[in-house]
Amino acid sequence: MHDIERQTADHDVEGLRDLARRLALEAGALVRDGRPDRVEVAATKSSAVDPVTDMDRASEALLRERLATERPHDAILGEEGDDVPGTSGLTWVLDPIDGTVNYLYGVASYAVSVAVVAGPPDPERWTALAGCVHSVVDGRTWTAARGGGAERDGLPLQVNRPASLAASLLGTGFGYEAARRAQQARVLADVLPRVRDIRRLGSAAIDLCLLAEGRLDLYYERGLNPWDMAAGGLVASEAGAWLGGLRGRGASRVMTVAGARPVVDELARLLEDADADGDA
Ligand code: LIP
Repeated sequence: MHDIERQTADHDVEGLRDLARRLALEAGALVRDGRPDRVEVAATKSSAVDPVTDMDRASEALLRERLATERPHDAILGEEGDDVPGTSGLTWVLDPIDGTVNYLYGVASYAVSVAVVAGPPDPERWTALAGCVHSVVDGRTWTAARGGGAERDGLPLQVNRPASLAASLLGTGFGYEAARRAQQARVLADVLPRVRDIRRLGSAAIDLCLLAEGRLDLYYERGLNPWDMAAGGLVASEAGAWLGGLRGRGASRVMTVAGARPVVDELARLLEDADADGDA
């Protein structure tokens, strides 16, 4: 049996999906009900405009507390805390608020993202087993289990198959550092004339789920952290999207590209020609 098949067969992926959903919904209720009228920045990370709020930390603390009880032998990789080693071979990948800038400003596109993976906690080497993305403001909840399909609030999901790149609506996002943003703007100048339009919604997790349900045709972004893409990437894959990077690589911080073949391949070639994974 292939290693990925064995890893999937070794685990109750539907039970893991249910747990991911339950955790994301509980943390989402905390984020929703506890949002103050004016959110303050508690700290910054990669740049002065890469914020952390008290609620990012509170949401992740809740998720970690629940997992310590329910899955004590699993590892944890979270955006806001130290990595927790495990002995089970599984790692929970947590984004307590994906779309923190939107949360800070009160723009209604931010989510709690909870995924569990087998193998190394590296998007290019892990096997995603189950995940949930819960949109905090409107309650939309997307889940996926490896081999079990993707759904939103019980409805099965299938990606769009756009007729061409020129007819495609793309989701994307930009980094927090000025030099990276300048490079991403140069790439966007090559991409924008070749597609229907782009949407920059501010949460990779939600972007990938919108791709899964056909509200975006394609998605690409450079600089995603593992927790940004872990659950949304599985939702998109289980809905029929190809998920990967450029030049034969898997999805990673270097580049994440997703969508239905063959049009996603045309996007990947366009991004390669634009050196979207370089530092130019
Ligand atoms: C965000 C991503 C988004 C990206 C933002 C940011 P965060 O994650 O979901 O796609 O464009 O720059 O990285 O920081 O809100 O968890």
